[in-house]
Amino acid sequence: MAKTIYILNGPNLNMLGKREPGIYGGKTLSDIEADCRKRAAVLDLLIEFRQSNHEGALVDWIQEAGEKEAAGIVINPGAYGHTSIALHDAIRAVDPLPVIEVHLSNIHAREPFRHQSMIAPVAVGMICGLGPMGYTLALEALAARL
Ligand code: CA2
Repeated sequence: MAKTIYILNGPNLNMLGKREPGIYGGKTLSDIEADCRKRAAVLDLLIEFRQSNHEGALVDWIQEAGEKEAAGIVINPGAYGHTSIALHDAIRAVDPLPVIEVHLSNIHAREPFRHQSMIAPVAVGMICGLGPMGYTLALEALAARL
């Protein structure tokens, strides 16, 4: 039976494609979802693709992925990735569910406050700077672990 991967997106990612295309590219979050659905079909995966501007909603969805025995989580936590102990703790709490952190931009080539990740220490890996392709690469990586 096909396994489910949760793809979670944090604050402001609903604005993609509408502003700041120089940093984040021209694709909307719906375009990225369509790319993920296409790749998931090839990999025989089901996906739950969600976005919220609210930290607690992201925590709830991480817990839901654990309860529903999802096969993994791809998360672009947005700015919460740099600050959120709550997301860090939520990911720890669903261990050994594999989590891959994705950022569209290269957070290490940007402002110093973006260099730290609260997610990376509890993730199996992190992809940043590769734009929307980071999401589909993360799906490939999770599929390879199944
Ligand atoms: O590079 C990424 O994917 C980020 O997670 C994007 C976040 C940023 O806070 C992280 O440091 C890196 C920002 C989300 C997108 O914000 C937008 C704001 C205005 C217009 C379009 C997108």
